[in-house]
Amino acid sequence: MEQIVQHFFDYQQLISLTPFGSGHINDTYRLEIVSGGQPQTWLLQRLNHHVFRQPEAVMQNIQLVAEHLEKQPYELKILKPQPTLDGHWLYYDPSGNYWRVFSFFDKTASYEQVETPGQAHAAAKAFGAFARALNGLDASQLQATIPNFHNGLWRLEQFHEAIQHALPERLTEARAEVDVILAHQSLFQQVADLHLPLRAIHHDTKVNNLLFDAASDTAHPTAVAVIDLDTVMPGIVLSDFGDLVRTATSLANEDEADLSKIHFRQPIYGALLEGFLSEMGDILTPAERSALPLAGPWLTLMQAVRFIGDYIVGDVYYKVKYAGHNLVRGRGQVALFEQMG
Ligand code: GN1
Ligand code: MG
Repeated sequence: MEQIVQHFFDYQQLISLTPFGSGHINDTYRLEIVSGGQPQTWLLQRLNHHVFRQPEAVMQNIQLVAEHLEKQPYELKILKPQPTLDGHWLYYDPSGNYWRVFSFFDKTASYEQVETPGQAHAAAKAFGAFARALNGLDASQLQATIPNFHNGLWRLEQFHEAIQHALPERLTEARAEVDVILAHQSLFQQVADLHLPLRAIHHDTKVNNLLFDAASDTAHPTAVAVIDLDTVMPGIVLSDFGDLVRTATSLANEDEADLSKIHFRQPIYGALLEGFLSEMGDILTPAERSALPLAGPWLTLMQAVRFIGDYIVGDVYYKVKYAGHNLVRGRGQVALFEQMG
């Protein structure tokens, strides 16, 4: 690891390097060094190149977004990569891994769950401000770094294929969830038929991809930054509003095994809608606006497809901590989807 850090910094001392955050895809570390006589904190990350097949394109998108945001009236901090000493956004190590460094936003906190309507409003307003600031960015300039990422019909096709090639005992275990998904599969066609406009979309607006000021009132926190820009690419607004609804309306963790703890909280939904529209209300087309109620169910069902699909083929995509982890995650999504009505 020292050898990796040396490609980014000329430093006198490495104070600490510790795993950080709860992402399912990349490996993230908090890095503390002494450089130029000053203690500094950074975020070091190994990009998952099995998921992001074109790491350079991911960095180009992030760069483009950062440059665009800088020219906008945008009050949040902008996530910026720190280049290697020889001027590259990525360091490709001898064992074939891609590494990058981002500035670390000190004195911030992130939440796995939303507890109050005030938090929900602040979170939705922050993602709404991000979407608003990107409104003028021509989405076709961004590369689709994961093709078909939120293409529901393609996800569904993959799911049908996963069922064909599933591990028999895992398919049996997940039968009830598979059946619920199949019973509601027309939702993907319904959303595709709307032909909503393509925008520069974040695509991973779960609440823990926001940083808040740690010193602000926790019931009405102040957002500091939108993070995890790896999946910024052309997409539809339902992706961003939907993932917010998926992750904020339920008080349970994404991998909560006790399904009785999963509730869709209507007041939180109301606060999300209000917060998002406070930034995006005058930008959305009438078709986008009237489609917003579909965002939560659509995105949650798609996440169920992804977790259950990964479970039945043997956990090839998401990082798991135990054998049934993706099944537990998928069951949670199905339970939440069913409550969304
Ligand atoms: C992944 O990287 P992370 O953990 O923030 C995933 C999202 C899923 C999410 C589910 C590139 O996000 O699409 O919604 O897990 N990212 C990718 O928690 O697949
Ligand atoms: Mg993340």
